[in-house]
Amino acid sequence: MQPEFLIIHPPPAQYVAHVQLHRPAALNALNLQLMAELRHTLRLLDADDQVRAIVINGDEQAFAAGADIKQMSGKSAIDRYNTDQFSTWDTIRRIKKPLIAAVSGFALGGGCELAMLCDLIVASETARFGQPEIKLGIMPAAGGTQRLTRAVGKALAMEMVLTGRQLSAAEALQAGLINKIVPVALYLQEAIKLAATMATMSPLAVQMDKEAVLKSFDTTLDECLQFEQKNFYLLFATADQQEGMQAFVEKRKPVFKGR
Ligand code: DAK
Repeated sequence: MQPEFLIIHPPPAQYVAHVQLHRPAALNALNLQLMAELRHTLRLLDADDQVRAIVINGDEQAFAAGADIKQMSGKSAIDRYNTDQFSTWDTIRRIKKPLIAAVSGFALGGGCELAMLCDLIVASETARFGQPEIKLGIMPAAGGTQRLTRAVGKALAMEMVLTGRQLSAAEALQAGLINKIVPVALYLQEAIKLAATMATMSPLAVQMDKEAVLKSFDTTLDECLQFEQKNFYLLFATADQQEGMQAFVEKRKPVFKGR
């Protein structure tokens, strides 16, 4: 079934997928249907051998202005409990391929959390990042208090979460929340360029690298180092490792097959 609130663009580069959040009249607010469509689409792309990196954007006005407040308004705790609220976020967290958020305009609440769930964030000069849930009498619920704090540190995270203050793109870059800022006309192109670079690498090495970096947020340094070593050994069981090293010796470009 065709998604209603997403556009799945033709591959913009070899092995790169591009998914656009598309609910412009509501600044791409994440209603339950959009989130279900995103979950389903990312699962399919993660299983597709022709995809090695995924770019997610919104439009120039907004990446996403948060979860859909109109849909949440008037709901009770039991309504919320009975809704499938967390599986989208859990699914995205488990996507093995690199996710690159291309952010222009608002990335607020769940929109900021979605961007932070991605592995890299490329922002346009107009991007604004914030967790304004406090102004609604609620709090971030898709990892905002945790991922934001890990990215920008306690002082700034507290200020943002407790006052709802938004960061400009320049502040977000300085705080370490995002990778780079580019003019609005180039933000998507730049994200695709990064994705395309990753897509030239061994997909197995890329996925295991991603897994190991994310692991550093979950557990102790000792366990993470063991995990890194295990993945390193595992990569020596791949044809891509032999190809990568052989290509270096033969002074040619490697051709990685994900095997
Ligand atoms: N929800 C629903 N509609 C939204 C929306 C949102 N988050 N944000 C904007 N819109 C709609 C507006 O209602 C308006 O629709 P119409 O009135 O035209 O029908 C349209 O988008 C344009 O918005 P504005 O007219 O307000 O545009 P402005 O440029 O004046 O202002 C703004 C832009 C982004 C500053 C403003 O729209 C705004 O403050 N939006 C709300 C931002 C916000 O508070 N976001 C946080 C929402 S709470 C969970 C996971 C995650 C979450 C919850 C649970 N679980 C796993 C359990 C996340 C929670 C949130 O994100």
